[in-house]
Amino acid sequence: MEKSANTIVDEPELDEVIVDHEALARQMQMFDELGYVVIPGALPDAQVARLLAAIEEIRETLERHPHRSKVEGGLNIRPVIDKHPEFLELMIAPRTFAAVARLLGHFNIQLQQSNLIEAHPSDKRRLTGWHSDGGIPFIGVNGVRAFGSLKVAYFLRDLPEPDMGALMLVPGSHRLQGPPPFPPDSIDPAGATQMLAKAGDAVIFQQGVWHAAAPNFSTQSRLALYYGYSYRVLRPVDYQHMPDAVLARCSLVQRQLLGETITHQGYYVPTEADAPLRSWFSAQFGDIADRGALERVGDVALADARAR
Ligand SMILES: O=C(O)CCC(=O)C(=O)O
Repeated sequence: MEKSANTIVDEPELDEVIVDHEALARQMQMFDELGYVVIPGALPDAQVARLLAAIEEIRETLERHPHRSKVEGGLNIRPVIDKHPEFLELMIAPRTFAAVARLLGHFNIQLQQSNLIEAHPSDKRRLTGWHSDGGIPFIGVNGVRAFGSLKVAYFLRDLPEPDMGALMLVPGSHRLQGPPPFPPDSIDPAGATQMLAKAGDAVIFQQGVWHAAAPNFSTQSRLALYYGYSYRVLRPVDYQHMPDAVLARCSLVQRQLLGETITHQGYYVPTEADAPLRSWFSAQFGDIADRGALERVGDVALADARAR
């Protein structure tokens, strides 16, 4: 694997991003066919340890709070990105960010949501039932959810066996019209798979894939982080405006990902200043994103005619 060479903007986070074009080609194919890819060892052990320590800091702060309420399933914090510098850093993670950008296929992207979800052991219920993502209204093409966002799930503890709270998904279900079929008396749809993982592994899945949390019959809490990315023409899910104090700590590209624009139509027709990720993206992947540029065929034809 090679580190990216041609970073144009001065973005220390982007200099760390690993761009392995062969691996990305395989990931694109799997993402298209099955709707997800697995990135083993996405987070080094030391980073997992720092994230776990950050979570315990947050837990202590919440437990000291006079208005705390007991949450039965465990911590559920969204957005989490603004709660600790460790979570902010994870927004451009060296081993997942190239896949995020390449699978979305564009530089005009944002962090749409960030969620810490703890699943305490329970013999009664699973924490999250079966669903696909993408909000209301369902934006579909012929009844199939249109692609506009993906999530990176990071697992912070080993999940070596079924029923420890792992992410479940139905491979290929992003291509279905409607939900996958449930066999009689089954609580899981046909083809449902538990994504067993080691601490630090990541799964990237697209919004149309049906997914749920497995039950957690183990004796340890499942801790996972879900970072959602999408095109900036869509709204963020769990923030309206990132606090200025958070943006002030961010690089230009981090600020793009957190919603900063410079010009009036910066989300819709971004200039270089609105989308500083562009130069890095083009240096890595060429001009694939330009296929989405707005055409001005009429204007050009008129100008050509006048010039003649
Ligand atoms: O808790 C889980 O693992 C499921 C998360 C989930 O369904 C989601 O982020 O949409």
